[in-house]
Amino acid sequence: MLRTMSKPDGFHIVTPLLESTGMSKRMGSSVYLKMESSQPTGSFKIRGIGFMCQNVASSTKPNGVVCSSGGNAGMATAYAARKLNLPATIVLPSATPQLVVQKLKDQGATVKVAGKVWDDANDEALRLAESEGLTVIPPFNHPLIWKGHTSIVHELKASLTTKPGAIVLSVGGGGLFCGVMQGLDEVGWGSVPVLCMETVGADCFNAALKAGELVTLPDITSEATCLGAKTACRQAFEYSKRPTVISEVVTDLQALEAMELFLDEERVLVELACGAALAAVYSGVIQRLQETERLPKPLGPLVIIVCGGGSVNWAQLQHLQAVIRK
Ligand code: PLV
Repeated sequence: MLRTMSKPDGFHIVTPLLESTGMSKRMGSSVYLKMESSQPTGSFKIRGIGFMCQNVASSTKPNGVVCSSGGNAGMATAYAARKLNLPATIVLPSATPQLVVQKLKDQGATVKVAGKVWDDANDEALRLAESEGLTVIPPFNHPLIWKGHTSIVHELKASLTTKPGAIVLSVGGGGLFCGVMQGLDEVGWGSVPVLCMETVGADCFNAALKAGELVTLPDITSEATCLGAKTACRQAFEYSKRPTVISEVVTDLQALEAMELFLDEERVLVELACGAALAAVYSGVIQRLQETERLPKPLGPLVIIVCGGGSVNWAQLQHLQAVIRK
């Protein structure tokens, strides 16, 4: 058996918090990277999904679990289900890179492809749950998922000697964001600004903030398919009303350039979805927020949640470079 830094009661590991020399230099203040890319299956998702799978394991119907996913929630579900000896069915939209299908099969999951975007796959997952008696593991919209994600903030609290100046993260459906907000409240860091990053064409959270109500996007036009929920979850919208929450959008090209810079400087390959968060520094989003006094200057330690993502390899990076720079 492999001994990891995992919590005795969970499937996730305690991830490294690394100071980034390149980003700190750009910012003129300390930038720390919470390396969720080191998690088993490659993203933070195992925290919330693992926690939920454990919770439902005792009561789960013998037919197993079903998860609709842009990729990473599915990989976390397949991993946790294998550890818990539960059959897992993962429903992906057709926009998901093919490499994910193989990774899921390697975890022993049954894979179905349904529809073009995550919302379509989710409809199919709910249908399968009904017809085949499966327990639904939602990728972002559930209190157990948020609770599982709070562990990121508890780890930050244990590592940092001062409260962060701000936290940067990517938003898809808003599960990571909800977990971080809940965690910040739990550790007494409720006053910390949280910068939520999305890409143009997968920006349902930003659209909701602008409209003052939840918005359903007509389509997902970003290549960051893992951010591609058409509607953010209601809890994310509720948290967005707090004055500490900032929402910003970058282009796919900015997210891609961030991915490439991160690979060069930090030697880690992440998904475009994660590139959106990295672009907050690399594309000068934070610096602009400081100029407009939306964020203080100088800023206390900036924490970027490197959400990671397992749906990327060298060929997928080349594919993204070709379609985004066409
Ligand atoms: N991806 C979800 C939802 O997709 C999934 O099924 O895997 N960064 C990465 C690498 C992600 O995979 C995701 C979510 C996010 C960020 C955003 O997290 P969320 O959905 O909790 O805001 C449609």
